[in-house]
Amino acid sequence: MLKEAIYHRPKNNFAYAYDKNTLHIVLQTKKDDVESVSLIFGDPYDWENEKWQTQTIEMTLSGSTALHDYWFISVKPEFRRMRYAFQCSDKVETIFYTEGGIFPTKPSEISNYFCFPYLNSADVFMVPSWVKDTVWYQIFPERFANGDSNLDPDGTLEWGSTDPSPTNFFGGDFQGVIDHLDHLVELGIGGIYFTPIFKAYSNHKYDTIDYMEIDPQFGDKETFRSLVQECHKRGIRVMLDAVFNHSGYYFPPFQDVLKNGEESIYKDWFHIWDYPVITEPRPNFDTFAFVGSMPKLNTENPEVKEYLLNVARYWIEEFDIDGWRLDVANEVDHAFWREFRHVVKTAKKDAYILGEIWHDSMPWLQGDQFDAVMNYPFTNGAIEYFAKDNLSAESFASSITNVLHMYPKHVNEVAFNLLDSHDTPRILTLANGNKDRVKLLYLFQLSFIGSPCIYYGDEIGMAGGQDPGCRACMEWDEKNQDRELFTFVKTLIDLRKTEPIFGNHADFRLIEANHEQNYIIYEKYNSERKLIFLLNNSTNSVQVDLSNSSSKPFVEWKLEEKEIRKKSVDLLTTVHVGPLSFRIFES
Ligand code: ARE
Repeated sequence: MLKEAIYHRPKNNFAYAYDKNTLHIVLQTKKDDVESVSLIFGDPYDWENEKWQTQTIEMTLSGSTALHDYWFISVKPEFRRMRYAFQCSDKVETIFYTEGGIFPTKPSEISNYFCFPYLNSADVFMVPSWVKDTVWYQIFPERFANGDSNLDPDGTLEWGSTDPSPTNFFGGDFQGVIDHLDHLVELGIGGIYFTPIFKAYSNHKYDTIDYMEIDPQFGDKETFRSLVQECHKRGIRVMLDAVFNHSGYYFPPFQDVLKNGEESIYKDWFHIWDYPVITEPRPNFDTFAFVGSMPKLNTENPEVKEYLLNVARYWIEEFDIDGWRLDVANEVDHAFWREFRHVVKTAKKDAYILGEIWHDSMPWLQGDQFDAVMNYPFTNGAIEYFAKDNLSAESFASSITNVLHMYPKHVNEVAFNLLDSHDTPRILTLANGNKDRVKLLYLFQLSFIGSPCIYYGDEIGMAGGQDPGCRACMEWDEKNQDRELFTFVKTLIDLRKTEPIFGNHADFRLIEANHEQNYIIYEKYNSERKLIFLLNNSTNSVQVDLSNSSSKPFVEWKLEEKEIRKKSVDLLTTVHVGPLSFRIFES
């Protein structure tokens, strides 16, 4: 047994409160090394007979990456506190892994054991439950629809008349969104994520001028109010983009610093290195990246804090928005986000707080800052495998297992699972125009644990490269839309909503990742039902052996135009799956 590879640490993704009575415990070991793991646990204050009483329960193997196995157990300690250790066995030996080290026999000294001190209700990380059942749709407002040409900025181009550039405008606005809500209702989405809508200089609006004003090219506050109301009437939640890491160059406090230098009353709103303030050849102040038009805000300054927290509160209280997506979230200090959470949750208890972080985000996901992050590790695995065919089935399985073990279960259930965004090429382009690959991506995304998001236009087959290519005008002429793809996505969203095991109310388990034939099999299951997914990512047909998958009869789910047809199948042994295709069975 490779003892150095055995790892556990309490109070993070390896030991956390799932609800006010339940603890989840995870142990990591070397892949294919340990044969069984049991949790030994008991109450630390059970002093009867001067003996600490312990129970032993076997843990289950919850997944494997290329390097590690993960073992999982859910326990409800009677008095909501626990001391615990792990008993690990292979063919040769049994060892006891504790906070105090590894022992050949079960240690009697309680101080050696791992400690989960107390499951306080106040510490239980409560995520907004509606997010579990929401499929998101991301809108880049400048490019979704132009519904009021009176608002067009100077130089606005005819809708879709040319490719998007970093600086051109096509006049997308809120009226355009209101006019096209039917499209979103038909697709079945439950939430819109809008990239920034506040007054700004650029077409993307990440360079804010005024956080308390709607950009005039999109409409005014009344149009925005009716947009939110119209969405809510249709059961669609609204999430806005909070760009609090930096302001724009034309943000009045920054303009004041440019004008008055060291004398400016706003000089401590930013991180200015020296005076006079310059932007070329490189800015002499902290910025987003090295972008001189995006000065970093000093979120430690109480005035800045008050200003931004007021912004967060205002759009919830006055306009009833349902969530905030936080731009460049990992470059803003944790203390600010803790206050932000308090303000937001006080204004709306079940608002969704979504951080934009592309990397491992555990420090922000402890219950005191964000509810979830944009799940780019999920994106990367799915794109590299299904779209680009750059990963082996095994490596993909490894990346997905990793994603599922990176965070607590309640975080995974509301993780923002995107396939692409305004910051990446579109999926059809990433898949080199291959629609079958796009369908596999959608099937995987929409049957996975989390809160999936569709980037506007992908559902009707729009293509586009890296920013600005991915920000083209939405195609509204049905003749140019891929309606077959639209129906496919709509059917999957429907399934997610109507079949709990297809959606977010089941567990996910990878069954096989076949290296030679390049297919994967996974299951979604709950205590009563099980769905088996076969996804063939190769350009050849494959034969898959399902004889060990179930002892119950199989029913095939056929996705047909606008419905699923369920068809009983005789006892299954070998199943044929066509190139870049899939089959789904219930058992
Ligand atoms: C513009 C041009 C770009 C050009 C850039 C530099 O469009 O082609 O490269 O300028 O001059 C907004 C606009 C962008 C604009 C940018 C700067 O939408 O169009 O780019 O402002 O003016 C990292 C951050 C992450 C950030 C991405 C872009 O961690 O927070 O970079 N994403 C947000 C938004 C963006 C927005 C901004 C931040 C700024 O979603 O839309 O850009 O407000 C790796 C790294 C990640 C990195 C990621 C992408 O995986 O690990 O950390 O994200 O790649 O680069």
